[in-house]
Amino acid sequence: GVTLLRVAAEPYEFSADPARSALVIIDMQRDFLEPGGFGAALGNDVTLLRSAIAPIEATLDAARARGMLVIHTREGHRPDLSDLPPAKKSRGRLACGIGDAGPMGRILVRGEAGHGLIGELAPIEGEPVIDKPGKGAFYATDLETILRQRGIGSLILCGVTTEVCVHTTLREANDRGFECLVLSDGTASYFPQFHASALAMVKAQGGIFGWVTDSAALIAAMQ
Ligand code: TIU
Repeated sequence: GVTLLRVAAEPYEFSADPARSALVIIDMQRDFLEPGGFGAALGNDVTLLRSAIAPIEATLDAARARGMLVIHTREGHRPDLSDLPPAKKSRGRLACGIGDAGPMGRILVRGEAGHGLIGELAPIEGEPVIDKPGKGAFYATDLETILRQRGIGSLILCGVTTEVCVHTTLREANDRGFECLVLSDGTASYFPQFHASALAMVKAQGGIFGWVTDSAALIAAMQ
């Protein structure tokens, strides 16, 4: 029989088959977490996202030790910007926006330094990296195909930002039939009140989008 992963969570215990679960780390890129990238260009204090790094690192170590599938995502665009909708390019009326040159290279463009994942959370051999042009990780990507091929039914979601790319991905995943567990300390937002509300939205109404726990509870359950 299968030994289920049973995690203390809200609104109630989350259980999943670890062999059919994946840790999905969303957009932990320099462009969102370091000065001079997209997050800063939007006017945000990027230091607010750094609290998610250590909890994700600890969770990543536990997932790798257990042989759980780990998937990384990156938001960004082709160098010719052919996958960048004008509506996204023009949003914010930014002087220096997507595709423009910044201190970490062209903002949110694949292959540029700013587009890369932060060093602490670098992928290792065998971990799929999903490049996505939108906020959700399912839109215009092969994420769903990869998950279905591996028989994955449950997702452990972390990364940034809670109410934007994590929530969009959570909602896309929920409608596709995946059970989703969100890490409260492994996610972060430029707006602490949005972070809190976004987590509250997941677990309200009996867990309308899924479950919320923290990295310590998850790691304890994975031992
Ligand atoms: N990855 C992600 O959340 N993209 C964003 O643009 N987030 C903001 O909060 N702006």
